[in-house]
Amino acid sequence: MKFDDLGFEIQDGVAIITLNRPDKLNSFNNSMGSNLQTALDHCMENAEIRCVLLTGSGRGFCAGQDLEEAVSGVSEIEEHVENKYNPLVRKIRAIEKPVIAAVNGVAAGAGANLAYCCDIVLATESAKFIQSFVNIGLIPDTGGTFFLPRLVGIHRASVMMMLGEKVSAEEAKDLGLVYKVFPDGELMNGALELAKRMAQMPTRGIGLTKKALNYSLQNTLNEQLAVERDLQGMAGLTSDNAEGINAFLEKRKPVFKGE
Ligand code: T3D
Repeated sequence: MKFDDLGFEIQDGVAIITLNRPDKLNSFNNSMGSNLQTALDHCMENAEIRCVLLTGSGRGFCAGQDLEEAVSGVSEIEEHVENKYNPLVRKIRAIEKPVIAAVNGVAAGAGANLAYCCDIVLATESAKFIQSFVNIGLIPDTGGTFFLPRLVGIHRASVMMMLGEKVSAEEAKDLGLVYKVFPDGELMNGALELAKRMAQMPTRGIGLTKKALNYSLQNTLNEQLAVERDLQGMAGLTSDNAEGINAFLEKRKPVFKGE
């Protein structure tokens, strides 16, 4: 899979996707947006891939919409959000494999919200997160108004979205938006180590866990207990479940196949 504006490679079960428009801080033009959708579809379908790592090239992660290609007007902008950004969020949440964002620099607008909808967010020390939509008179999209209040609470989300101030990587970690912060220059090694470890884990079980978490965002307790019952039934049929139990009883390390 080859694109001009998107790196795609597979290493030890990890698909590494690199947003690659460094001169524009990897902001989304139409081509990069549509190529990212194609790459995510491939990650969904290819059983060899057991973890996805999303990062950016150069000094930015992603500066959101390419403002030179920005659209305006009700129908155009709605169409743009529906066909360009919404599918990215839906695909990342639907991939039944872990998706890790390695935020290597500034993440602004749709770029920040793209990171927040991933399963795990890692960041380099100098990264900044900005809900920059307000600075150009827009509202947060790319799932931001769904994930951010759930992650940090409605008041903090309001501050971030209404003021559009920069949030540092350490502050984002304190807020629960980032799992780990790495010293500059060490992010990719750390991110790859984690991604490769996760690619050896019980992928099917992790995928079903992600499905349960997706449901939990909208379900009542009773509905969620039913989801856990059903998905646990499916997890209990996986060969990785049998392998995990056998390895425990035989006092050896399990070898998971992701099935
Ligand atoms: O239209 C729709 O579909 C609606 C959907 C909207 C989704 C959105 O994401 S809206 C939000 C769009 N993004 C922004 O408003 C962020 C704009 N960028 C910035 O505010 C700043 O660039 C940053 C705070 C992110 C970083 O600042 P700094 O000082 O580190 O870098 P810089 O000098 O501003 O940018 C470096 C270059 O990248 C520069 O190009 P140049 O002058 O060297 O040729 C700059 O123009 C370019 N760049 C940065 N962000 C964008 C961009 N070019 C196009 N679009 C961008 N978003």
